[in-house]
Amino acid sequence: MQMTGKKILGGTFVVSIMGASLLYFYLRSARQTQLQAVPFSISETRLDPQDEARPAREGMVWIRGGSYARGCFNCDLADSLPIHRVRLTGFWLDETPVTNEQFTHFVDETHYVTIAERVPKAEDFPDVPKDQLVPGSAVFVAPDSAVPLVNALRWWKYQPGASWRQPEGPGSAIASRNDHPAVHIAFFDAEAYCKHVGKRLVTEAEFEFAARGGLEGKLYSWGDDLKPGGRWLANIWQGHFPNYNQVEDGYRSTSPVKAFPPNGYGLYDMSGNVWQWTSDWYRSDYYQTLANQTGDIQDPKGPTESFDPQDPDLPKRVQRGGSFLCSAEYCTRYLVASRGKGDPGSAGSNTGFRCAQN
Ligand SMILES: [Ca+2]
Repeated sequence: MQMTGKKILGGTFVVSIMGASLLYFYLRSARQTQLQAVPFSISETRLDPQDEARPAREGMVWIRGGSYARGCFNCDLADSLPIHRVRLTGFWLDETPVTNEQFTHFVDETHYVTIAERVPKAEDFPDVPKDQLVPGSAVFVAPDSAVPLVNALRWWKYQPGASWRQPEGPGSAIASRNDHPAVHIAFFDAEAYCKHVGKRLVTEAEFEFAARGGLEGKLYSWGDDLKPGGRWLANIWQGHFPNYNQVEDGYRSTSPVKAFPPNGYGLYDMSGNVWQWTSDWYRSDYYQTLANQTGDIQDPKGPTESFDPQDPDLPKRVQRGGSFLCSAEYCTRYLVASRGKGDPGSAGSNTGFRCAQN
């Protein structure tokens, strides 16, 4: 997500990609990175001919194995470069993010308590007064007027009582949002859900391959035009972030998971709506470590440990897709190759997930 609940609670705001850091990160990236020359010709995504469609599984899409060029074409996001070629074994992927209805079934069956619903441990927050150690999560609250995009605390607040059940805190509910993605889902919550239903979290390489929907070298999961024919194809932010949301796409916050058209593989919300956890650790230089390998990189599962130079003391997992808070002037993580990152033990009002299966 952008700002993690833990960070707000602990009062130790450190840049974290979906939040205040984004503009900074983007500008810094733009300074430091030259547009990457693609070391090979861009072609269609190559699907393995022997990997045929499978019998249907409810709510999932079979993603045929194949290879693709991973990385950010015609953009300058440093951690999404250099472009390199990846080969993947076929896999199943949920056609949408996990919805409130699906998460309700999971909790009914397991009585699982999400991290946002648990009392934070005093040892994890030694500087926080005990009376402030209450369950909650990070909620986006639009400021009344324009603010500098350098301090995410101007639009993120730690909201006691906020969780997937009541995304804006006490008084809010999901009754009218059964088909919206479950939010305030930490990595560990997502992992527990996927395991319970016999699935697993998607790898970062799988997410991008699937998000591209068979299109190679494109900026978005539907092509190179952000708004083809004047139509928004993802739930993102229009207007001046974070104080003025024009809601041109119809949604101020989350949207039903099938509100926007699917991509070429029949997958919904691979861009926008909510950030989605992947199983990979985040390293800003991970793609650079792959740059000198010859041939396709087979089924990469990410680095063995995390390192984010903007936040070196906090291990992070990769998130993908961007959210309803991403705009052209802020975040831009709906770009199909762009990478997000988050503290696996924390979440926010725009953090969700989907599962994969072998
Ligand atoms: Ca929107």
